Amino acid sequence: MARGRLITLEGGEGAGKSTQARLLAEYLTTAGLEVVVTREPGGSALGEKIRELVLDPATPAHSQLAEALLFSAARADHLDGLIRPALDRGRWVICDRFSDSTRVYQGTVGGLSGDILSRLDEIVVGSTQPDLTILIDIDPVVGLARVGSRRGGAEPADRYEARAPDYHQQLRDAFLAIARAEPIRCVVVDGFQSVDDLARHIRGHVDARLRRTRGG
Ligand code: T5A
Repeated sequence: MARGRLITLEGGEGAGKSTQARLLAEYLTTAGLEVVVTREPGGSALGEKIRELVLDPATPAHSQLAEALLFSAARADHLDGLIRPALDRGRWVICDRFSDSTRVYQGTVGGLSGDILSRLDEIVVGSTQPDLTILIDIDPVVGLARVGSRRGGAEPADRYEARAPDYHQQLRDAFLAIARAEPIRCVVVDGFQSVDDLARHIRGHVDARLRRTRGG
């Protein structure tokens, strides 16, 4: 059986990743593929526990290395328990955030060295690299406003959302730098479009880059 494909969605807070992951899954399912939608941190029982811990504003302060190790532990479990078995069964896996988020949040912006992150990536992800990464680029002011209005003031911002505007602009720049450096794996789409227009653009990229190569 042909191995499935791993598609990751990346970008800042409120860019529309979860919305587009769901719409892309519907499209690919209609096209006859078996699709799994998952997310990071999360996607496995342990990963979801780690998600609660890392996003909780009450979690005690810790180093970037400790944080990267927590995300890496979640990713290792997610890969072993869900992603690799699904790919081996020919399923297409759509993952809402993956290793680029670690490179950006804990690395470029968090200050952890690229060397440490590369070594972690080699140990944890190894050859299970994304076949395609869709970076949804958006002005962080717009993304955070979307997240804020979804929350409706009912819940506090998580540990990341609560940071200063400059931090979110640095995240945006860092994601764009990865996409520029790896144009074969990454495509950038404009997140400031309607949900439907964005979904159409994403489908176009997936068809052009992945489905055509399977004759699908
Ligand atoms: N993190 C994660 C790290 O630091 N290191 C790591 O290695 C990893 C994996 C995860 C946090 O963890 C950090 C990064 C993050 O800060 P999260 O809650 O999963 O936290 O945060 P996000 O991934 O940013 O998820 P969000 O739900 O906040 O954003 P999405 O998924 O990008 O956006 P979505 O689709 O939920 O949409 C947000 C709102 O906007 C509306 C939606 O209806 C929703 O209300 N919307 C649109 N409105 C107008 N136009 C559009 N095109 C819209 N698309 C969506």
